[in-house]
Amino acid sequence: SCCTIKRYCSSRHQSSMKAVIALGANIGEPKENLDLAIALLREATDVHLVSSYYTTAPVGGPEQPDYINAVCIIDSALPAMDLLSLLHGIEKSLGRERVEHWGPRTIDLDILMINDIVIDTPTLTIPHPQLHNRRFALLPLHEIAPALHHPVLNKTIHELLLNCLDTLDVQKK
Ligand code: A4P
Ligand code: MG
Repeated sequence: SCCTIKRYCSSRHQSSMKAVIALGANIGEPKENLDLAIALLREATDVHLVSSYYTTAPVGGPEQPDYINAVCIIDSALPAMDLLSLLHGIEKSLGRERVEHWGPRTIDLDILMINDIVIDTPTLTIPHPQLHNRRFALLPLHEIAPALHHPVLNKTIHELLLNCLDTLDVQKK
């Protein structure tokens, strides 16, 4: 159908925007945190595809536990800033529920892409500026959308993964 052909490439069809969301957690019960975040996303958007969960070595920061990372593709008519607010709301509600036991950082939700949209503001950069440098994001995204086109680097996810210099461990769970 025309929808299948246009599903990743049309930013003209505003009613049906495909957004790629990255999920990451490394405090408390990371897998349950991802499950909960996806359940909350399903309440507000149409979650199309969810990758496997991956156990990943931490990139940067202090010494910290391994992460569980995944990506999902959602269908949403929300403007980018509203989608970011939705993600912040989900982060907050997960953090609030568990804050006494697990500390403040139980889930990180980032927008990796929204169709072919390019945004560069102090509060929101799309595509995510680190996507091409992070195997923990590229490998799960490659699992569900290898042909997805990066509108700034003008390469597919498959090509970005082949060119990625990050060698840190990323294992499908
Ligand atoms: N922001 C700008 N662009 C975006 C976007 N595309 N999506 C702004 C989401 N947010 C975006 O993010 C800080 C601010 O970034 C937001 O308020 C928003 O206005 P945050 O989530 O509050 O803070 P953060 O997560 O600590 O910062 P940041 O920059 O998202 O950290 P990173 O770069 O995501 O690093 N290693 C592994 N293996 N797996 C991981 O998931 N994650 C991090 C966090 C480090 N190492 C990791 C992982
Ligand atoms: Mg973040």
